[in-house]
Amino acid sequence: MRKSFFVVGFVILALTSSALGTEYQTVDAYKNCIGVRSLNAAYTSNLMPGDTYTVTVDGDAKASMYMDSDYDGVFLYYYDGTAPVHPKMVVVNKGEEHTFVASGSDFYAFLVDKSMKDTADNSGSMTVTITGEPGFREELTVNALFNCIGLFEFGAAKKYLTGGNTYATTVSGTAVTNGDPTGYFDGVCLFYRHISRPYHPILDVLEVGDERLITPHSTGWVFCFLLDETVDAMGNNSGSMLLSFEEETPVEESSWGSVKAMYR
Ligand SMILES: [Ca+2]
Repeated sequence: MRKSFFVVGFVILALTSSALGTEYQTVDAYKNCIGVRSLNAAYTSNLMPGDTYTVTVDGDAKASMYMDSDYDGVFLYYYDGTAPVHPKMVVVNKGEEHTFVASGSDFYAFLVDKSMKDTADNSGSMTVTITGEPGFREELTVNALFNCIGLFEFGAAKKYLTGGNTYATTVSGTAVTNGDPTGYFDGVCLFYRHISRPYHPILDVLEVGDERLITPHSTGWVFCFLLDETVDAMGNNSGSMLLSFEEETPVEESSWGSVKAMYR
């Protein structure tokens, strides 16, 4: 019995000292924005505003020489049909189809890595195929070395979380590009690695109203950023987005489960 009291006391102490919390990261529309054309994204300016296009992705791009370091997909940036200057940030993975109505002629596809020095060991490439009516077809090659943007040097916010902890991640706020209210960003781009896949790059766009469970790998970094066409075009950006990383509670529940088990 004495041992049981000791265990209960220890669990309560542990719960008290590891109070769950929420971490935040501001993503500024100017300071944390990356110019995709300036930084060598693969690029076409052949889209016709008002036309519908479908994008698919295939390839063998890798983020390092290690096992399981292949990219699942690519980031895309374009203006969609809702408004002429409304920026759209999307990840399309291999095997998926992404359909949209263009409102501008420019379209960008690229990969990311932590920094420019981390792109040096990348290899392979992705092929982004854009098809549309009538008979439009264009292929962009996204080279894992030359069309990969080093996030650290080019303004992405780097958030550190506790590796292995799970965070319910959401985003709010208003950030605008092109100096126009219809140029608002729908969400924030994320790049990180999962605790169970330490070399596997995860590309994601988290939109307002969505939630992701993020369990970062041991070093805990999560890069957070917005996109614009060029560095020069960012002078009229304004506002910011706020990411919220709310720590989940599975440790607490399992601890109480083991406490109850002693009294069964
Ligand atoms: Ca790399």
